[in-house]
Amino acid sequence: MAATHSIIFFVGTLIVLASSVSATEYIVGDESGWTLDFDYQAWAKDKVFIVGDTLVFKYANSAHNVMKVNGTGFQQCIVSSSNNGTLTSGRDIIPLQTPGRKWYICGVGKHCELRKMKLVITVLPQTMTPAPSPVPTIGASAKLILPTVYSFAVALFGSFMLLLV
Ligand SMILES: *[C@@H]1O[C@H](CO)[C@@H](O)[C@H](O)[C@H]1NC(C)=O
Ligand SMILES: *[C@@H]1O[C@H](CO)[C@@H](O)[C@H](O)[C@H]1NC(C)=O
Ligand SMILES: [Cu+2]
Repeated sequence: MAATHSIIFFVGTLIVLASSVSATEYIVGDESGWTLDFDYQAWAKDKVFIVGDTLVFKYANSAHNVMKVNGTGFQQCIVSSSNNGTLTSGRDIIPLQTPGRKWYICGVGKHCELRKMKLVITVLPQTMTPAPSPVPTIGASAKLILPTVYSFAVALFGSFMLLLV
């Protein structure tokens, strides 16, 4: 019984820790991935991207790639000749580190112009997300530290319980 309790507690601790980080990983195109003739604008429309989230582009890397471009490059499907901003792993993980508009296109053939392989998103700053549990009249820094301290305490307690198994 004690073991069961510890395991439940440990899992609970992991969940608390994970939610305190609260970054979302978006698989671009969901099950379809990064592919031809998928409406990525419709896919992105109902999603909120926040600094700290990640985009994952999944595709057959023999068929596609991912290029980070600017607004002009996006509209005109300009494939930059330098290889610098090009991702080719087939499972590219892009951390969204700064707020603002981000543009991605496929640089293979005419996939951008003719086959809709282009994605534009707007990344919001982290401060715009509502606090999970508002703490009244505590300084801003305390608000940031409090959830961390809390998860830490829970994590410690969880580990302690595990030792008792
Ligand atoms: C957009 O990127 C292209 C190269 O990919 C560059 O030539 C152009 O100056 C850039 N435009 C802006 C507005 O930064
Ligand atoms: C590509 O990246 C390297 C280092 O990251 C940089 O030195 C180089 O100037 C870049 N080339 C272009 C064309 O942007
Ligand atoms: Cu492509």
